Amino acid sequence: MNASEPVPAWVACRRALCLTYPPGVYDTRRMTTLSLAIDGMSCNHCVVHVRKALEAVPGVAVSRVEIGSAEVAFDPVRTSPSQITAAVTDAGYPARPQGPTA
Ligand SMILES: [Cu+2]
Repeated sequence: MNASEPVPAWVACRRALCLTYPPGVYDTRRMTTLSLAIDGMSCNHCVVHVRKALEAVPGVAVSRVEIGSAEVAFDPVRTSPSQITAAVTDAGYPARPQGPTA
């Protein structure tokens, strides 16, 4: 990781990165995408809960949360698909990874 490299704007402006981490902490080239299938979500209240659970995981930048699914970018040095999945499950919404990063 080289903290002096500029962070691309599309990453720097993601809420999870802007509010939780100082700029330049990530090597954005190693950010990896994870898609989750999530059970038990039924309204926007659930969407907010799942988003907060994801944003609380160090190294995660939330890309998209909707009823039944979510997509995040994560730093594989800081966290893992199983940790991210567990964070959502622990928040009350059983989750499982989907796609090639599972
Ligand atoms: Cu709800």
